[in-house]
Amino acid sequence: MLITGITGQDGVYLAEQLLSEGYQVFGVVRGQRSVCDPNRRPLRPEIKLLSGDLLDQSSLIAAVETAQPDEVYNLGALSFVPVSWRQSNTAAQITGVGVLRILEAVRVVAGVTASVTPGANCPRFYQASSSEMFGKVRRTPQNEQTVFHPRSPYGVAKVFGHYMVQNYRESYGMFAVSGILFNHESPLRGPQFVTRRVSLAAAAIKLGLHDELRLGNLDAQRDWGFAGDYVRGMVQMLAQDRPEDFVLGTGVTNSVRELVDLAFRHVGLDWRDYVRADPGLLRPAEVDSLCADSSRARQKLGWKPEVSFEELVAMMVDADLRLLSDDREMAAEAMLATLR
Ligand code: F7E
Repeated sequence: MLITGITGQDGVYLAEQLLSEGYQVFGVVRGQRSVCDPNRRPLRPEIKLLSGDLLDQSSLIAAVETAQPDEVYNLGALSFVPVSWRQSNTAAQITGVGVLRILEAVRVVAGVTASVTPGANCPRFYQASSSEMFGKVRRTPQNEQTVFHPRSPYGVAKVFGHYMVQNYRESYGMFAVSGILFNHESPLRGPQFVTRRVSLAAAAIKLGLHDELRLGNLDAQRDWGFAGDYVRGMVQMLAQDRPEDFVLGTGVTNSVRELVDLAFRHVGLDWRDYVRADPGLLRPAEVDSLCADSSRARQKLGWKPEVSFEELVAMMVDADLRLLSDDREMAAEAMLATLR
């Protein structure tokens, strides 16, 4: 199995699942492996790291040639949405055209052309599509048929990747699918994303290490689930008889305000005493509300999320309480710096 984005939250969970099922796992890493979250579990030593970059076609061909995978999971992206306005070209190149490059690498190494159909040696391909593609939603809840209206360069790039996967499926007959995943979180989430920012702040304030939390749009609503549940769905999508895209989400929507309330109540605090609105954290165009209709995944994959929103928030706050209590010197300092 070959995974791009192996150092990210989903890459770590997916690699653990595939290793536990007995598969050999290769991970594509850019240059020297960099992990910015000191709370992140170290990558398991069984994982073979190959250098490669979604910006560089030849490096991806070399990685696929070396790994000779049965399955390729493209999880690599510039995934923090606000950065995609400041670095829109880079976002388009990595998150959008990067999908085309890794698809091309798979196609070329497997010797597939318009007239040569994929043989048994052609890997199955998973693309990490995103609920950000729905953006300014046309209907609620959103399913595989809902029209896309992305609101950020990140969302636009994901739409490009999504349609490329569909096109390679239709043009070359490749087993290539997209999982349209709604927000999924865990104690391994990067500290810039709102769930982790809130869990870190609640824990830090409780422990007397910090005194306020600056946030952007408290009214934004998301369908938040647990990342470990979602990587299970990725593997199930590639185990189907025929390639098909699937929406994964909980079908439950909460606001950022509800998230904050829950996290602070978990440590016995009232969020109103600590949260400050920061207009600098508002986005040029916002995705107001998302809610998944995962009935296709529930019916065809038998997939359903096991962890509720309340359990997820408690899990993340408890993990940050442990992190900030146990390891004040290194990891905790790096995490606290993201709140300042
Ligand atoms: O924001 C609001 C913010 O950055 C969620 C990525 O994994 O999921 C993620 O994208 C909401 C937004 O995630 C703050 O305006 C308020 O409405 O945690 P987030 P995201 O943008 O939804 C999708 C599915 C992906 O594919 C992406 O890669 O929370 N919000 N105040 C804030 N957000 C942040 N980050 N920080 C705040 O202070």
